[in-house]
Amino acid sequence: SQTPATLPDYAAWKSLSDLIVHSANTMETRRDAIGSGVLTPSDKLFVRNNLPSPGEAIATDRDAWTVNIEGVKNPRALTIAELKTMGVETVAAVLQCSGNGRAFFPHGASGTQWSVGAAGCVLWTGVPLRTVVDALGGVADGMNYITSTGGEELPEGIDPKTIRVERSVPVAALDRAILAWELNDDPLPVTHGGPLRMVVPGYYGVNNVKYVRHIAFTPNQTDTKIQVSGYRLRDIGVKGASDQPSMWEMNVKSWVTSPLEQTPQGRHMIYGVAFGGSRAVASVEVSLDGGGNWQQARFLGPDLGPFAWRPFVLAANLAPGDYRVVSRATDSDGNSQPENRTENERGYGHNGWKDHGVTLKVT
Ligand code: MSS
Repeated sequence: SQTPATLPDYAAWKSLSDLIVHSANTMETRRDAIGSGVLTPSDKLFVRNNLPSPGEAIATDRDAWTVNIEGVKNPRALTIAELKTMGVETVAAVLQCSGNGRAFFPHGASGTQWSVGAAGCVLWTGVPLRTVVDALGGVADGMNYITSTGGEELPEGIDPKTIRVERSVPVAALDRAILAWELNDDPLPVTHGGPLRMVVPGYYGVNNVKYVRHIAFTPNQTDTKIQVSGYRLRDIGVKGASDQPSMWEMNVKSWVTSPLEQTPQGRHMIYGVAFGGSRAVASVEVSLDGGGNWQQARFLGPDLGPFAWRPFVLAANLAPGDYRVVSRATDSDGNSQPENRTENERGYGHNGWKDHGVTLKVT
């Protein structure tokens, strides 16, 4: 696949040299651009759109943007201006596409061939969904899911159910969901879902619905294609269906970010990032010989909470030779990354440590 030399208009503000542009709707952060900081700068953050981006015009009057809240005791529409008076929190969270790591599946899983860069760790600021729901009398009886609808205008003549970005997550996510209007302390760019986004920390990217227009507490999951058959984990060759696991909570994962490919002999700092997914990351080990021997790495920088990633570092004296550098993280429940990927049709949820390593030539 050819890398377009330019960014699409709606993402022209991003840093082209830090991104691999797969298409006008998909861009990932280069492995060597992730760096050792605790947060991903917005201009380096990956982009993935299932539908074309609506463009900045939808955000000319941010405070007037309305979201309908249904499936609560007192349903109503609220503007961002009103939401801003109800409460405010900031959460650091990893945003990661379900298909991050798809490029490592040897069967050629269809979809964007993401390597490691369809992920970043960012700050979201907004009102906890719980606060909003409490102000509207609480969740109505018998509701099991939170269903969020994206604000894209849909083309005429196509059944909306087949293209609309509308996702349901279990109602238990109410304890962590926030309605965000800021990204990394700036007004949330439309590129990343502004003026308002449903953020579900610890859940895969697709559940973080951009330009959110409707939020409904519902008894059942939505019947949109993106929910019913899309983003479902199944064996190779099997079609997506509602009885298969949905891409909801993320799993524990890590990868090295530096040095890559080639480096002179001597003392080096080996860097990477690690996160627990839906729970905190507890530790990370690094191996220089493809998993034969492991050493404990050290976390770098402040701990921004259970949904954030943590940069890690291991000091190593490297003699000339070939190395296979891999990392393996463990979450606070004791789950460690498996050695191998779980083969699946669409290449989702890859957290196997082996494929995510790098081959390093020390000269
Ligand atoms: N939302 C909306 N509205 N639309 C679209 O398209 N996509 C998804 C999410 N959300 C969408 C939404 C996906 S799928 C993802 S990843 C994410 O988003 C991304 O983000 P950014 O900001 O980065 O672009 Mo996969 O799981």
